[in-house]
Amino acid sequence: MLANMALTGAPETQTLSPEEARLMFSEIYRSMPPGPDDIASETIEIPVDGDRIEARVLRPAVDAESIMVYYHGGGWVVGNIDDYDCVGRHLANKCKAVVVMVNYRKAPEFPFPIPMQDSYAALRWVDAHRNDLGVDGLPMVVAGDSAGGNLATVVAHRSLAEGGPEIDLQVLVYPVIDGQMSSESQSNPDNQLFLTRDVMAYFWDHYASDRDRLNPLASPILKDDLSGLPPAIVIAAEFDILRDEGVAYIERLRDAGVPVVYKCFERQIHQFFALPDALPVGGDAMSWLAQEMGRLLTATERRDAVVVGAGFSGMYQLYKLRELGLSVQVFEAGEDVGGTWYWNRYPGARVDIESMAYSFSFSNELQQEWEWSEKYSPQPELLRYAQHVADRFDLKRDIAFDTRVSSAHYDEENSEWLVTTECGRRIRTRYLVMATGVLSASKTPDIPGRDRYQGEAYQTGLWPHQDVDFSGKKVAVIGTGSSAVQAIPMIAEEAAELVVYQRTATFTTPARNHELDPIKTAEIKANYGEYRATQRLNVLGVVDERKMERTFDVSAEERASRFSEGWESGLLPGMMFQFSDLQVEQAANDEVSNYIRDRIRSTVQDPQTAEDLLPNDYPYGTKRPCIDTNYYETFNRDNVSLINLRRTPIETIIEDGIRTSEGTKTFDAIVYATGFDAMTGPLMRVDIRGRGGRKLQDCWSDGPRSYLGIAIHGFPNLFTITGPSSPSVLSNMLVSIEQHVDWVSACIEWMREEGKSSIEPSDDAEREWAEHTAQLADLTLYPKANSWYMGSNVPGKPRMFLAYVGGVGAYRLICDQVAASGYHGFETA
Ligand code: N01
Repeated sequence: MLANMALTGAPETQTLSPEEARLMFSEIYRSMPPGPDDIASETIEIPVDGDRIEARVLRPAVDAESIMVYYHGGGWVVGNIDDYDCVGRHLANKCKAVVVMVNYRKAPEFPFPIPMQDSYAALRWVDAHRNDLGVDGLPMVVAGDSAGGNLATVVAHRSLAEGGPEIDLQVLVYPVIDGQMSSESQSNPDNQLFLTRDVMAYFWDHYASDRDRLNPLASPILKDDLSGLPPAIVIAAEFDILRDEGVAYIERLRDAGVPVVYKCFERQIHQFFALPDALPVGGDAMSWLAQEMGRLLTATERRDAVVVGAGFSGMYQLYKLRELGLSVQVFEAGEDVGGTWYWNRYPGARVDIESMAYSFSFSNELQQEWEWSEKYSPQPELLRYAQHVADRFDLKRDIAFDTRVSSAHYDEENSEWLVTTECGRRIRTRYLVMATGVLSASKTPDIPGRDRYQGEAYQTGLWPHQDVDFSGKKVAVIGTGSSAVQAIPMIAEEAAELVVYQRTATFTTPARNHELDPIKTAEIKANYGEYRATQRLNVLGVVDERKMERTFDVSAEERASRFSEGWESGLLPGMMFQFSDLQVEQAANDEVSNYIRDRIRSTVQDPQTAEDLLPNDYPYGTKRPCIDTNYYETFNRDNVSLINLRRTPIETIIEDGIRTSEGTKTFDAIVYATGFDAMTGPLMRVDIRGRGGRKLQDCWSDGPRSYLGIAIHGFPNLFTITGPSSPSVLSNMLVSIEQHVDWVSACIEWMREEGKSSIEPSDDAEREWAEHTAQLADLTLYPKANSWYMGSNVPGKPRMFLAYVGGVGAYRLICDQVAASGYHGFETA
């Protein structure tokens, strides 16, 4: 085709006047076949801004499945609805859409913002005349190619900013996105085919002044916030100067949580899509578009409740809501159930609350039939347990796996949430339960040079599903929190050499894990009812009790004997439960901290390593304590060494290793055990918008606020399982999960019985709860540590204590009282 054009001696567009350019463009289209003839065509007039523009309505022969408002290409200068009539016919035919082709006014006579304003006015008019056009209830698509793609994009921006019309999908075909024309594909000589850089500059010069080009409504790439835009299908051509600005825009859309389906058609030139009769791949692209539209526009689904996450909380929430007779859809980013135990597959991963206690209690049959093999189950067994629960209660049929929720927007008029997934599913629901977990947003390690590293790299919280073999390798572990404490002894056994990079030393005590004695487990099972009742009212959700004496109420000998008992107990709260004041009195805490430090000194043979392993800048328990198997002993191995980053900080990661202030070490593998954006991260990475379109990210920019850690003012019918300001991470998670799910389910049941359509906490109730939780935290030593409990492990995260320290039992009573009082502190409608 290009050769033909060259033979006809067509002049270069940039040398022509706009009138001449328009004639030449029309000439190209006049030489094309007219497109499918079974399309009903009607030209209408649309009033805009005291004037009128034309539009062509093209109806397919079959029942239409969508309405597509289409903006033709032509650099805002050339092209019209007659030129594009055949394009509209093909689209109507292939996409089964009523196509409304808009004849927006052209530059330079009508420069920016007029074509954009015409385009938006036409969209509004079409939406307001759905009935007359016979397209009531059909999903709305805005579409366009090249400069028309630019108009479709900015029309979507305006619809979002101005509250409508609601657009279900944007189709952007090699859109013009950036008036700065600075992307790589703009200057590559391979791309100067149908559309050259000079022609594009000619179009921009006619459309927008240098200043106007910096307006995001001319250059949409310059818009700060793209969140909340409708899903997009983007089509590109390989040899097109506009290719890279389209790709850059896609990245921005995806970063903002907008679902994007993208295809770059290989060996194609600009305009190929709008010349389907000359370039058959244009027809293929339309067929592909039709298929993707069909997938993305399947009518918005509807469920009574949507649950995000299929870990233990999401699974149990599904079970409970089904029991109430609700239709439920669960979305899960992983390919299976299990949450934490699906993602954290690093060597040595296991629970550190006894399995007999860290398990569901809601079904007696389940708790009687399941056999735990060890005191602290390893990750594979926990995952098998989650899978067993899913199968036993037939949960998977309502769980969409491999599906990440990108946004949830509250529709005040209907008291409903519109939930959108990254792959374009849209569901309307009355109740939205975020069962996203508290330690599920793995923190991207903030270490310079990380991307340069060429060897194997792993993150504990995103461990591969295939076996990782460290045998014979030189391995680095960065971080010494709970994950590292479990992984280090295992990796040390396999690797040729292991170097541990420690920024903050950890307190850990022996787990004394062992196989479970069937006689003992049978005894527990015989009294499981009582065992569970104790857990529910216990401060941590376990069956062991904290002793009531204070540290200095007893003699030094008695103290030593109690701490030794705690050390030998093999329980996570074994040390903390020895006295009632260890968490609140510095002097008392010094005693237990010193006891553990002495144990470290006596276990680790090399004095300098022992000294480096001593935690000495925070009280015991104020960072999450660990329990371990051979952690300190591992540093006595010949193949293990410790680097204290407080003395020799990491300068950078390099291609084959890690450089500290003392020198470089090379590694075959680096393991990042660097933790999570805890508690708030999993919620904040979804674009959640409540009443008035308020974003959760904005509401929580100074730290999370919620009532009881379950519900948030301004976000009706949204529930957070083990959310910030509830006991959550300070407890046996299974107990806290069951308590929250039971409470939320009872609340929903009550709403349905009472005929309520919405519930949300009052601002006052939320403020009072925030004050109460902060006051309790301030009574403890927790604020003295830079911990993830305080949000201090994530740069820029506001510093505040993220959980409720009042204890599981007391907290349960408060929640029950709130419910019994007819949901005191909540507003309902
Ligand atoms: O993460 P962490 P985790 N350069 O945040 C270090 C639960 N869990 O995955 O303290 C160098 O505790 C960081 O150093 P610092 C449990 O609740 C439970 O281990 O920030 N180092 C720290 O040493 C736990 O608390 C189980 O100075 C960097 C480590 O990385 C929570 O999950 C098992 C660094 C992160 O430790 C999180 O544990 C595992 C940097 N740039 C986890 N950035 C069980 O049930 C971070 N670090 C047994």
